Amino acid sequence: MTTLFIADLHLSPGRPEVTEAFIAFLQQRAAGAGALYILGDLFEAWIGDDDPSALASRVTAALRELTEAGTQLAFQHGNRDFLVGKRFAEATGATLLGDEAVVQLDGRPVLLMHGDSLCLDDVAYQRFRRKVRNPAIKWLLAHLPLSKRLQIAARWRAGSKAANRNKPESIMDVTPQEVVRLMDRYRVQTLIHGHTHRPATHRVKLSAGAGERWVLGDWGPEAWAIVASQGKLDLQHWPIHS
Ligand SMILES: [Mn+2]
Repeated sequence: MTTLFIADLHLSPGRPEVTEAFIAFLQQRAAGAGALYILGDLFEAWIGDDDPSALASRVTAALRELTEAGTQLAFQHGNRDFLVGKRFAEATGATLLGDEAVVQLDGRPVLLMHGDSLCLDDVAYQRFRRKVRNPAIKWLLAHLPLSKRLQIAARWRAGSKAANRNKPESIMDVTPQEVVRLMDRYRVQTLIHGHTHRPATHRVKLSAGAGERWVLGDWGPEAWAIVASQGKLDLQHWPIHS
């Protein structure tokens, strides 16, 4: 059985071709797969499961179709869609994963992460992350009126764009020591993550030997997925037609 991993689609009404490519992915490549793991930032913004947008309901329905046909679906939060909650999970048939999830893949443990928590050199972002991921703040956010949450989400996106423009390239990538620390801690030889938009496979030197870090790519102008089958991983990409 095939297992698929994707991340960083950043679906938004402004890029309908990416949404179309995702729906086509679900109906063609993912159809018949054993499991699909979405490792965060499926959405460019998610202000709560009560979002009445056409995009939210279209994507929810397409995911529901996949799970009803028998494919397991698991969702991990990204920094953009960390407010995805139980209602979305129930509506799509997805399981919500923790920020550091170990799953068995053809008999070996694999650590799954979105990847933002690995970028420790970005001190300003980590401070922001601690603030908004605090359960009390998340609870407060979830109980604000929709219009207020839309405003806050727009302000965060603008702020993050402005801040990232002035950051050196290196601090936007993962901190290598943090990768080793977590892979050692969970005793895994494989880590799959997204977030950095730097699709690649890296060798990692671990206490117990050699490991591999697989990085997913963000969608548009190309789509990216890791396809796991019979113990082998394959990082694939294909064009998105606008
Ligand atoms: Mn991200």
